[in-house]
Amino acid sequence: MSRQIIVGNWKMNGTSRDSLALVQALVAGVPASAADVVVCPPFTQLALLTDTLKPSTIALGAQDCHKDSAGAHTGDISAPMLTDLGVSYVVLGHSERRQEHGELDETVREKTVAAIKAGLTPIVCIGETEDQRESGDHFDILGWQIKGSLPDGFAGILAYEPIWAIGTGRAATTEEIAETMTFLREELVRQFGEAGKNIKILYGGSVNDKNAASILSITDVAGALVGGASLKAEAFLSIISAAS
Ligand code: G2H
Repeated sequence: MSRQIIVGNWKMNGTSRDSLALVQALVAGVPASAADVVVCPPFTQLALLTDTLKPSTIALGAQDCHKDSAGAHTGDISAPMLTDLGVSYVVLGHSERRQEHGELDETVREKTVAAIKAGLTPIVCIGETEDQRESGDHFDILGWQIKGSLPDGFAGILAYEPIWAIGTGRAATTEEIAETMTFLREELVRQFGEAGKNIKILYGGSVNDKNAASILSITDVAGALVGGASLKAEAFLSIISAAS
């Protein structure tokens, strides 16, 4: 089995000084035998952190990219701009982008194509709302999100993040995650055939140093996408040590 992946999504947090201190603590604290580790700081701090990360095995990720490689798109960042900085992963379709920036499955799919073309590994997020889970529509929603957000021949990572678990301190239960993982794997195989068996699936939503070990031991969970708890070195290092 390949190593699990622990991804820190810093969202819109941290000054240069905070970010450097956090990364220095992670570089010093991540054991050589640890899981694969990725940190996704805000765009403004990517260049600042590359030198500090260089001697380590920690990879750099971004939180979004544009679907085009260049052009008149004020305020946007393209996938080749990210590879140019030494970035190797990009989070796409996070529910906060879907909600706050009106990103549709189609937008996410176009960005995913651009990321792969530029040599980035996309981490594509999907997840249902609380209402959708309560009404029992969640598997339909997740199936549609996979169909709409992942391009043909998808070569990347899928992240299952139930929206009701994001930043709420209320992670999905191990039973809910296990059941959803089984559904997602079946759906990936249905949509991508044999290749769907190899797509890694992360869980995200209120992962912390207390629940990481049980979440990461669920069958088919290939790692975690961590928000709030990735901003504190001690908590993030403890999540990393819970991975295999
Ligand atoms: C879910 C997660 C990181 P948090 O968005 O992507 O954030 O761990 O704070 O719920």
